[in-house]
Amino acid sequence: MNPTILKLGGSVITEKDRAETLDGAALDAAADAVAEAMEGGDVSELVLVHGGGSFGHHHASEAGVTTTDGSGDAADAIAIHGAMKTLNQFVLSRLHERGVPALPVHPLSAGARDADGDLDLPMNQAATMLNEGFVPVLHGDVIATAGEGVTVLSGDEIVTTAAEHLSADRVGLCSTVPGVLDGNDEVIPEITAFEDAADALGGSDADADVTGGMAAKVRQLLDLGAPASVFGPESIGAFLAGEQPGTTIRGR
Ligand code: IP8
Repeated sequence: MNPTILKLGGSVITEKDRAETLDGAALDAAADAVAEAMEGGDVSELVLVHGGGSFGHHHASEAGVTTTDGSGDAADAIAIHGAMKTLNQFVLSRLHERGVPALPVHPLSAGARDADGDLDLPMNQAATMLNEGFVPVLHGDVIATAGEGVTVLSGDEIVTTAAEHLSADRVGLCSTVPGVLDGNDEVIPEITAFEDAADALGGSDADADVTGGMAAKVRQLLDLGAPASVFGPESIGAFLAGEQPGTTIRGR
């Protein structure tokens, strides 16, 4: 059995509009679902990734740092990375309180981007942790980038990299919406090509939306070797139990 990868969106576990504010109830509920799934044997190898929410994004926008526009100022890098480590510590403690053997992996200390923007994020720590029975918890971060200082590394990019390197069986993205929504706000059950959702996502395949939003997520997930599900917080347990809540994205 290969690992399952679950991303907890930053806007799920934090209050997005108030700087560095946790949504403790939402994080508790997510940690409960993870602990139950591990205890019940629904999932044996799990990699968790979380986004930035009001921790990373607040500091990144103050410093003007994006996934492509960097900063050469160490203070900017530390402000963003420090906030993400604080959020990561909250996630780890809530998991530890429930007996989940979670360990942090901080991307800033592990990888880099080259001048073409290509990411090199080794997964040997995560793979070894999994073999030893731990749950690696990675997070959106800043990352050293050739010619830019540091740039933002999003949790979504970590998910796709981890899914490839670790040959993940399944990928789940928990977001604040119950799936990819069509024009009537109904969940689209399955997407096998970008055209299936292009109208709802408001763009053609040629759109240059690479920094965020659902269109970028769908495009990246269509490229994965593993099926991916996009669902809301109420469906974390169902996803870990092997169900396909929300929208299933299966590109190949
Ligand atoms: O919330 C971004 O991760 P995301 C993390 O997954 C930072 O886009 C540092 C802003």
